[in-house]
Amino acid sequence: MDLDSISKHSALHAKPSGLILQYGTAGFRMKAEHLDHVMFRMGLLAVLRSKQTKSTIGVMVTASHNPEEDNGVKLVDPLGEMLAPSWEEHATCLANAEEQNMQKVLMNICKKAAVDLQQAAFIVIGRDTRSSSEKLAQSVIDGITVLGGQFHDYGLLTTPQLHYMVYCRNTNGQYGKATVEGYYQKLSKAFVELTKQAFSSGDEYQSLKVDCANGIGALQLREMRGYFSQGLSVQLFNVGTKGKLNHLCGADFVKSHQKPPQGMEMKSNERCCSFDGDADRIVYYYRDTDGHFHLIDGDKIATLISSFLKELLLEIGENLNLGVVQTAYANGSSTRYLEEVMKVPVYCTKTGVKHLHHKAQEFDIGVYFEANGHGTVLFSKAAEMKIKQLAKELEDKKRKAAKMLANIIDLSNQVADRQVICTTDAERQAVTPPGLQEAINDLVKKYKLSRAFVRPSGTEDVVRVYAEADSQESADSLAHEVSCAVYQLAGGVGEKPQPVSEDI
Ligand code: 16G
Ligand code: MG
Repeated sequence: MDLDSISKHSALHAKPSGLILQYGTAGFRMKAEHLDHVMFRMGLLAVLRSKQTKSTIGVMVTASHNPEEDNGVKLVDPLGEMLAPSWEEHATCLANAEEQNMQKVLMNICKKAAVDLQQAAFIVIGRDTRSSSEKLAQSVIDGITVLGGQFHDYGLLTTPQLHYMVYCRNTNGQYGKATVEGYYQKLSKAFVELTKQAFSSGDEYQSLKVDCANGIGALQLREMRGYFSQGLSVQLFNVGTKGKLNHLCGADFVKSHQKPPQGMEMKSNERCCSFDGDADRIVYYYRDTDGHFHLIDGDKIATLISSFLKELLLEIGENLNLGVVQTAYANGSSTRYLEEVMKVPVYCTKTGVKHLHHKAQEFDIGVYFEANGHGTVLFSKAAEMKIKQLAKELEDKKRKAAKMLANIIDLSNQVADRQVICTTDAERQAVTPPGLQEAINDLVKKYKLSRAFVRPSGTEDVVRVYAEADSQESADSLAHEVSCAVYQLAGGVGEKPQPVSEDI
């Protein structure tokens, strides 16, 4: 490691002194203008992680659903999963090191993580469409090259595509080809086959309107739709030519405002959906014939997918264990429905894909979704082998069901990604400040079928308030009362919080 050269280059990406950041729920995120040093340093860190794991590592430059002015970076581990927690700590130390301590911190990481500096390193990079992303990706590359790492810059990619590239490269192409075309081919083939199996001839031709949040999803889906045109016709909206990224559109907007995005016309019973800025979230919606808006968020998606999977499992007669993982944001009725009606075990984890993903890996088939639309289905290796075997052995209807399950496996791209308030019990109970949880409990008692909790955001400098009750009015009022309790008990600093609530 040429420490002098590292210091020289690091000075070109100098850290604003005093700036302290934390590797949060999904990497580092903040105003783009403060991130140059973080990008350079994450280039360095990706090289060390690659040397240590002797594998390709991914770096994604994106701030997902945040406003256009923000940016962020996250590292992707060898099997396409989120960075290991011990390396999140290294990332935080490196991002916060003052210039003069950089060498020491780097050496420390090498020592603690037993990095073999002689080992080769390979990094793949992707970025979203933010105007700051290209330059920030270049800073990542500067960090990689100064440590002698090799890299491939994919340019514009969605986050799920970057995860896919990393996984393909570390499994010698067995999972698929590590190209954008390989991604389109793999997913569309499984999709087209699945739709052929699911519908009998004469079924209505399927069409879908997609709100691309003015982000990367538009570019990729425009290319990809040619690959599955037999199964689905797709119309794109908010493609980035007029509107601003994530502004009045996208999955986060639709979910939190419970209304359609701007820029998309909706007729009754048309199928519509929205991505977020890096296209790793999706929510569906439609208007009924009376004009009412219906949202199919992550909770409902998880319920629909699990019922579909359960039916298929019943058909093939295999007793594979199926579990659903949610977060505290899951609407209570969806949890009750899954547990009581569908008899599927449900688990609750902390917010953030990495937590849900980890838990879902404990099942033969783990369905995980955050209410906001992040999620997928994971099949254990053993379940996958069993299903693919049955798809060859079984006959007639059973065989068809096994084949459908096999296509779902290929379709789910299942790669293995304030501080005053502290929480416990999957973030459903506040431990500090003292008295806050008791205050919330008292408020909740005032409403029927109600639930509320607060947690510090992992991506923005705000406290999030969640409330549900038996009517919209009660939920709004509970959310407001809880926000006031937070405001009083958490010090009353900053703006008074504006709650977003939901009825059930
Ligand atoms: C990040 C997480 C998402 C989580 C959200 C919560 C990933 C890939 N993304 O976007 O899962 O729901 O943060 O944001 O893990 P908050 O902490 O600001 O509420
Ligand atoms: Mg996202």
